[in-house]
Amino acid sequence: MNVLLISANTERISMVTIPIGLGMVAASLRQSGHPVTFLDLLDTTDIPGAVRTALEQAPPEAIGISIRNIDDQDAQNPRFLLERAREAVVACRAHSPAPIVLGGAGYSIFPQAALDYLGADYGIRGDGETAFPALLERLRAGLDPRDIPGVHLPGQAGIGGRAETPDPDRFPMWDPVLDPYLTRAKAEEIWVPVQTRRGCPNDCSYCSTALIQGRSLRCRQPRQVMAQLAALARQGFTRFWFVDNNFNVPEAHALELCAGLRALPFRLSWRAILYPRKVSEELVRAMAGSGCVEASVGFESGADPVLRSMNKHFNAAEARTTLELLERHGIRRVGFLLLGGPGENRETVSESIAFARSLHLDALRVTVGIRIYPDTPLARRAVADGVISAGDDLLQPRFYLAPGLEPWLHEAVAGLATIGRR
Ligand code: B12
Repeated sequence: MNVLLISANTERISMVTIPIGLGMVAASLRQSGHPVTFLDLLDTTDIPGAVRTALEQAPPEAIGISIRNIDDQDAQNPRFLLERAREAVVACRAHSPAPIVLGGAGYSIFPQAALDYLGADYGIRGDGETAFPALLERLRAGLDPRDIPGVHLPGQAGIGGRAETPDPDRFPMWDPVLDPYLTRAKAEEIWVPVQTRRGCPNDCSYCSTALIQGRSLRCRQPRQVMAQLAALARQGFTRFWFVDNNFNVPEAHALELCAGLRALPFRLSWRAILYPRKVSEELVRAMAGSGCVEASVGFESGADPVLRSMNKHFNAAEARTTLELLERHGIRRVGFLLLGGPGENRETVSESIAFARSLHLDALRVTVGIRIYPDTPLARRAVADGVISAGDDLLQPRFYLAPGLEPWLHEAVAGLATIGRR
């Protein structure tokens, strides 16, 4: 079937992100024999016009739309980001009879609510590489697709599950539909995203990752990752962002990646996210020696009781050790504080602020109020505390902020996000 793939992300918050997930879906569709065309809405001001042109140029038999962001997670001034995606769906409906299939990280958190809000025909929660071609086969044969894991239909809450690609290494990590980004990456400050693993075994009380990728870790072969990086480096791209939830989990995989990066005949610069638990000096040295220039460390709090209530498997002392190791090896450190969750009070906030200051980070990002995602311990706590009602689908952003902290908390953190050397 001819498939039109649309990347519906129109945001540049913090940086331009290349839609590598949709690229992986494009590559898997090609492998299954489905020709693909691609429309990126990032720079589009006239969404209906762009969609119409794409549909006329290559009339598709199915349309896939990638939904990355739902909102900007800003409790003070939240922006809901699905209206433009909805414009795209409406334009698809107006100019094509093809079925519309949703997918992507944001979609996967809200498989039913986003499907209903956007008015599409199907959604695939989780990995797209095997589930999307499987859905297309059913549609072509006129068969019911509901038993395909991860496939959701409108108005059918509670069924559908999540799709997992058993062996991501079977599929390319990059597809030529993304090549135009490489031209931009040279000219703009774009860090090319690379994914080396899926899933996160941690179970932070507020996090949505399990809804998107599940808890079991699925690592790519470092050999395949290096082949992809080398291919991109040959085209002149040397800045990479490892988009893994935690680059250092498991550490053995991270060490193999660092060894591979070091052995490449190119000098690459890269950034990654670290979980500050049991980070060894051997790993930090290997990271620095293979081109890591920056690590994002979401220690979130400097107060151990708050860390425990977030279900973090590290304490403040362990976070400090990780950050000191990074500093010793010359890796830029971006720290994150997430304030206002259950159990937070003025003392714990002050402790966290003092902790963050004492680290002399290169940059600090402070978030006040925690975005509530469905099916998380935080959502259950928010229902118990009367912050949200049990039936709230949470698609429209809702936040948890421990009572009694406002407006003091905002004053307490004012100016804090600018501490550091940048
Ligand atoms: C790394 C990351 C970042 C990095 C990106 C770096 C870079 N160079 O790309 C940084 C830190 C910059 C960032 C910024 C932001 N991020 Co962010 N980010 C992530 C993270 C951890 C990974 C995203 C990723 O690259 N995945 C790898 C690719 C391969 O996977 P994928 O895109 O999901 O694709 C797979 C499936 O979804 C599916 N699929 C994808 N498209 C389609 C389409 C169809 C039709 C189908 C069937 C399937 C399908 O198949 C793919 C392959 O299996 C996710 C959380 C997560 N675990 O997913 C959050 C996440 C996407 N981010 C999120 C948010 C909110 C943001 C920000 C708005 C935060 C902010 N206020 O700054 C910005 C927005 C940036 C922007 N311009 O769009 C939220 C989105 C949910 C929401 N509330 O909106 C997430 C889900 C995290 C969360 N809190 O839950 N982010």
